[in-house]
Parts: sequence; structure tokens; C-alpha cells
Amino acid sequence: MGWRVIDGRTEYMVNPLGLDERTPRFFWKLQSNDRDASQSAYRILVASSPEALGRDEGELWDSGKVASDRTAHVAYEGKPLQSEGKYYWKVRSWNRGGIASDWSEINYWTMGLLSREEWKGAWIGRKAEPNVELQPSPYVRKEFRVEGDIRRATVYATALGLYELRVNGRTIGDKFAPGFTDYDKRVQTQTFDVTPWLTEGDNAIGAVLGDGWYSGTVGFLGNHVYGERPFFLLQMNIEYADGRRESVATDGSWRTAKGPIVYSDMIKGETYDARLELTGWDRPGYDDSGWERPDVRAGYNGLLTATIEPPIRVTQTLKPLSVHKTEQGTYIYDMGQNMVGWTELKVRGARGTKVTISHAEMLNPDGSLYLDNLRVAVQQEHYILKGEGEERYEPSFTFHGFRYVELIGYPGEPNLDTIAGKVVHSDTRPTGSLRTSDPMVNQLISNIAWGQQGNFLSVPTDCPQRDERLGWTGDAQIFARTASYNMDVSRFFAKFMQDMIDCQQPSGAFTDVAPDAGWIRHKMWNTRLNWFAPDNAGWGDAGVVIPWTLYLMYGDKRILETHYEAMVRWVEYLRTNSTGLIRPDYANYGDWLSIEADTPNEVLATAYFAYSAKLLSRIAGALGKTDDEETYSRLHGDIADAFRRAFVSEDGRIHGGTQTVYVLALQFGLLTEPLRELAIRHLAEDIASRGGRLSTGFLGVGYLLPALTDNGRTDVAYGLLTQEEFPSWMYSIKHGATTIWERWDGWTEHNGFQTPSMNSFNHYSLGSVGEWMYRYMAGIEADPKAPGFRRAIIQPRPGGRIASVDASYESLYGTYKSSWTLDADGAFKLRVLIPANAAATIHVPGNRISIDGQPAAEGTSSFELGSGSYTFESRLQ
Ligand code: RAM
Repeated sequence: MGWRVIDGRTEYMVNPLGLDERTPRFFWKLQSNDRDASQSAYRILVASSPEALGRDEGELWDSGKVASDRTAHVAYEGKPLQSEGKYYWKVRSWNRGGIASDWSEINYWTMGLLSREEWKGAWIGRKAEPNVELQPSPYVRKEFRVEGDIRRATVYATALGLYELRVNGRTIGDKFAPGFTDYDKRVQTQTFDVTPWLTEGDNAIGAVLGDGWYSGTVGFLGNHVYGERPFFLLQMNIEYADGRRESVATDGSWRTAKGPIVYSDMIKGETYDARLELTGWDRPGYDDSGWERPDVRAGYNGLLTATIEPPIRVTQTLKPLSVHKTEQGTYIYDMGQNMVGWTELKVRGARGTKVTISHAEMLNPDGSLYLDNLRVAVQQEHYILKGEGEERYEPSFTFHGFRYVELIGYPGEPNLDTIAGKVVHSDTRPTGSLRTSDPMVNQLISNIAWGQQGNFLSVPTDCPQRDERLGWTGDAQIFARTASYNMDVSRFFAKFMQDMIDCQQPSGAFTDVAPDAGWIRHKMWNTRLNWFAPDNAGWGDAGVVIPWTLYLMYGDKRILETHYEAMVRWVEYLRTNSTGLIRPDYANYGDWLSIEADTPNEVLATAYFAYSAKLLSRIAGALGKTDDEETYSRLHGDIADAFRRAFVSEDGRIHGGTQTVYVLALQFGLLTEPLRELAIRHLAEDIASRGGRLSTGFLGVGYLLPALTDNGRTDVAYGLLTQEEFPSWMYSIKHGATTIWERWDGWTEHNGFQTPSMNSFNHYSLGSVGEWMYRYMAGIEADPKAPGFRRAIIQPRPGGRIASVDASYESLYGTYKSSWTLDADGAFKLRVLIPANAAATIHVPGNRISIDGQPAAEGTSSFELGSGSYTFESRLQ
């Protein structure tokens, strides 16, 4: 009994504002206490007021009763949506017994400004100060009057650079808006409902601008990559109750000034002089007669598109674990966790006192901060006191990767309350949880999640501390599946895919980094850093792997449709730039940061070419393009033939002989059945010959444990997972790691720190083993035949020293759970939860299987089940 609609979403979001998608998609979940509960029909109503919906009138769209089990990606099919429209919707669902739910709660969304002509404002900024390398952050402001009752006031805003919006003294919105895009092509716009914050009479609106990725330092590419200084664009549309409409938009009548932020740069840190604060500047009545007229920019040729990415927010505040005074009189704090964000400081002292806050991931052997791996990045804030009692400070437009914080020049004796760590990232909701009986494995799971949240900041960055922090596509593709178990990355990766498309080359090549930050434009790949290229194997392939991952995990067909042509162009590019379907040995990072095992580039690149072709064939199939499905499936087969001819000998040895060549050949379908058997033997032998240790780099590591498990060597997979000797995941954990390191040998007992020129301690790529833990160890797998977890495959693989696993994944249909225990005597117990309107194929290991206490039919080990919770027991010995 009980049949309820919950969690209504529009374009994956709860009540989003400012969409520019003209056929937004609806999502809802169902709740039922019954087993095997599923939807037989739904009806959606869309109206322009909640009152109309209250009368069950969907004047814009009444879907009628649609016989369907769909509860995700149901596209709007009503009357055309208008710019700035606010739309309300509700849905009701019928179960298979024909029982109707109540109507859902009313949800809404708004549309943004749908055409360029509707943007009335001008781009405003502040003239650069001569001969100043790092410019002060401009403040911009405007006062306006409100006369009468307001029905709705909406701000549409964006910046070339970053902005923090203020309305009547209040900060509105999130951090680092509008996010990182290729500003030569597009900038994302944000929409805010400011109705509650306006008052009758005088009001003030303003913003603080930051350089961000637009004009500040980007990675190692220097500053001014896209422009010289930031510009701001805003339009506030006010609708009065009596029907009047007014707009306040950025133009030459605004005022600008510099303030306390002497500079704030993502890579170079911030200096803040509290003596220069502009108290009251964001409230009405402030005297801005000394402020300057803004510099008005002629225009902007890129696109203004509604934000796709989730907002960047402070999601947690960490208290330090310890503090101690150094011989130099500074104070070093340990936050207990390598984190990304910044430090909030509390301080009292004389006006003009300067306190420096310095950040590092590790300590040197002498206890000082290890800063060598930052390259030219400066993870420091300098705060100059105004001397007015307790002062609180946090920076505006910079962030750091750190576990240790040093206070230099602090007046008085700081304590554990003096600082707090603000954890900042793209706010992708957690969707997965995983606990095992093994504390070290649990630490690994935690390290992967921290690596993900710290590095998912507008784009999936490679690292948060040195002068890099770029959207490396290879890292993103290898980690995408792990990421999508941990957190809801549907929109985060949809945005990143847009970034990849924006810098796809005319040739069809997908770049190594997206947004490419002028990299290709400035031809950095054949001048300064001559081994970079636009099309590296395993990097460019992200252009196919990521949409496919979004399809598997979220059932998102639209992303496949939207980018289909681009994916075809990539695969055709690879075909054109290969000889006899063998990709050349050129411009590859290889199996990046593998350990004493160099995979030949041509083997790696040909394997990935085959993989892209294979995924493209599946994508074509999902879209009903049967000719293409056939074409690319044949291409995959032909590449596999060429691969075997060129690289595989009769005894199953693959050129290069690394673990990665075997793993990729196995997982990408490049071997015949007899060769598979030989290959797995060679792979296992190589692992054994290294003392049960791995040697894979970024490209091989994600497939290593899956390849072993798929080919009957789950024992070896578990051995690698819990291996504690170098190189291994547990080696870093044994030595205190709280995040995944960039390199297996980032620090070792024998050699200390690796080269400081590239040694990040917060880098998610080698954490792609998370995928195996969800899909194989816990056994929660998406069924590609009913993607988006409409159906799951639950197939736990117990093994190794793990006695229990407790896993859950919150899919678009609701929460799946797989929890198992394995006793020393071989008794295995599995509990599974399947959400309403979903189903699963459950594979139970062992024999003498029972389900809910009843013996299963002899020989039956797999079960097709609908929603509900089930308990299985079996014996593994
Ligand atoms: C370094 C980083 C990054 C990787 C490139 C190839 O900059 O390790 O993660 O993708 O190299």
C-alpha cells in the first residue's frame, strides 16, 4: 500500500531558475511499501500559476494520462515557453494495480532571458591601474527606487571574470560564478530571485569582481588568458503588482571603486587591507561621490547561456586538530584532512598589523610547510588589520589545496578556534555510500571522495594546489564512473561536455584540457611545451566516454543526441589519422605516471581508438541509428583485428608486456576467446612477478581490477586492493594520506618527496578504483538495457580480507542497497533494496541459496526482482 510521488525535479534540479532549455525534462520518484511496485501511467500538468494547478488545470500542458513506466527525462510538450516565464507543475502516477497516487507537491521553474536582445545592460568594469601586475578587485554599485508592491524581482547576471552579487547589504548567490568556460565562446548566466530582499523606497545593488579564469592566472598559462580585466553584466527586472515593469541594468550610470581586496587571484592568493573597507557600499544611502564612472566595454561576441554546472559552495567547515608554535614564532595547524577551499581567520590587533596565512598539503621532514610542489602558485593570504576589535576574514576569489596552515605574524596567541577550514567545491549532491569491514579500505573510499569534491570545481581539475588546476580530459574520463557513484554529477559533466565541444578542433580532435584556456590557440603544444597535442589517446576519448557514462548512470539520451555529431567527428578523426587502423606513436602521455612499466604509445592509442569506436556503436544503437551502430561495431572489429596482427603474438603476449596493455585489450574487446585466457594469465603473472603489485598509470588503473574480476581473478583484484607495499593505494594510506596522490611514488620511505615539478597530493585519477568497489565489490551495476538504473544488476563479489560491505546508491529512481557479510565459515548473507518502479537482476554467489529464508530452486543463482527488500543466504565453501 501507499503510492506516493516524491522529489520532483526539473532538468535534474529542484525548482531551478533561469533555464534556457525550451523543452525541459521532468523527473520524479515513487514511494511504495509494496514489493514489485511499478508505474503504469502518469499525468503531468503545467500551468502559469499554482492556483490553476490547484484547480487541476494545466493550461500550458496537460499530458493526459500516459501509459508509461517513465519517471525520468519526461520532456515538456506544452505551449511554447516564454522568456522569464515562471511555470508550475505537478504529476500523479498510477501503479500497476491502477491505483492513483495523490498529486505531487507543486514544483516550479523559471525561464531566463531567451534572446540576446533582451539583455539590456552593458558590460562594466574598472580601468586597470598602470604598472600593477595583480589588480585590485573592482566594486560596482547602483542605487534605485522601488515604488509600489513587487510581484517579482529577478536578477540575471554574469561576468567575464568572477562576481559576488550584493543586494541591500546581503550576499546573493554562490562562489566563483559564472564558472569556467571558454570565454571566447560562451559565458554562463545566473538567475536570482531577489523579491524578498527589495524594500519600498531606496535600494542598492552591486557586485565585487574578481579576475578568476578570465583575466587572472589560469594554470601554468599565466594571466590574461581571455581578457585583461573583469567585466560585469546585470539586469534586474522588477514586476510590480499593478503590472508595471522596470529594469535596472549595468550601464555608465553605475559607479566603481577599488576597495580592500588589493588583489585576489586563484593561483596567486589574496591580499586584503581591511583599512580600505568601503563600509556600507552595498546599502542605499552610501556616499559614492568619490567613486569613478565605470569603463563600459563595447560588447561580447560569445554566447550567453544559462548555467549548466551546479553552483560552487562552501559545503563544510573543518576545525583544526592541532596547533603548535614553531621556532620562528609562527603557528602551524593540522586540519587533519587534505582539503580544498580556504581558511577563515579570527584576529584582534593593532591597525596595520599584517597576518599571513600560508597553506600546504604536506610538511617537510623538519616540520615546516612543504611548498615546493606549488611551482609558481602562492597559497597565501595577507590580511592587514583595521584594528577595530575582533576581525573575521576569508578570501574572495582564490582557493587552495592544503592540510596544513601556517599563521605568520599573528598578534597574540592563536588557538584552535582562531581558524576554520572552509571546504569549497561544485555542490554535487552525494549519491553513494560505501563501508566495509576494513578500516584501510574505508580510508581509501574517503580519500577518493575527498579527492573528487576538492577537484570538482566548475570543471574536473587535476589538482587544487599548484599552478595547474585544469580540466584534464583524460583524468575526467577515467574517473567519471567513480564520480557518478559518489555524487550526482549529471549536470557537472553535462557542462564539462559542453566545454569539450567548445574546444573541439576543426579536425574533430578533442583536446587534452577543457576549457583549453587558449592552449591550442596559442599553439603551446608545439612551442613552449612541445609534447602537448590536441588529441592524446585516453584524453580526447573523454568526448565519447563521458556522454556514454551519463547515459548509463542517468539514462540521459539527450546528451547523446546533442553531441552525437561531435563524437562521430572524433572517431573519424582517429580513423583518418591512423595507418591501417593503427594509431601512430605520437604525442601521447602514454599510460601517465605508470610505475616502471612503459606502455608503447601506439598500443595504447590503438586500444583507445577501438574503445571509442565501440562506445560510439553503442551510442548509435541507443539512438536508434542502426546503420551507424553497425558501421562502428564493424570498425571496432577491424581495429581489434589490426591490433592483434600488429601487437599480439600467438602465445597471447602483447607488445609492451605491461599490465596496462593486457587490461585494455581485455576490457576493450580486442582479443579472441583463446587469447583472452592467455592474456589474463600473462597479466596475473606480471602482477605476481612484482610481488602482487600493480604498475598501471592513469589509463590502465581504472580497468585493472574490473579486468581481473571479469576474467575469474577476483582474488588477484582483492590482493591489489589491499596490498600495503609500494606501489599501492594502501601504501599512501599507511603513510597518512587523506586524499589520492597524483603519483604512486609522490612520497616514499626511500626517496622522500618525488620531483616538486609535478607532485600533487590531491589528484583523483588513481582513485578510479572506486568504480570497481561499487560495481564489483558491492556489485551495484547499471543495466545498459534499461539505463539510468531503471534496472540494475546486483552482483556482489566477496573476496580478499573483506568480511562485510554495506553500499548504497541513490539513483534517479531511488536508493539501491547491496550489503553483504561473509563469515569465516563461508556463510554469505546479502541484503538488497530495489527502489519503486525499478528492478534488478540479482546474482548470488555460492550454493545452497535461499531467498527470504526459502530455498531457491536447485541450480538457480540469479533472480529477476522488482522493488522491495530481499535477503539472500548462501554458502561459499
Ligand atoms: C599532469 C597531470 C594531469 C595529467 C597531465 C597529462 O599535468 O598529472 O592530471 O592529465 O599531466
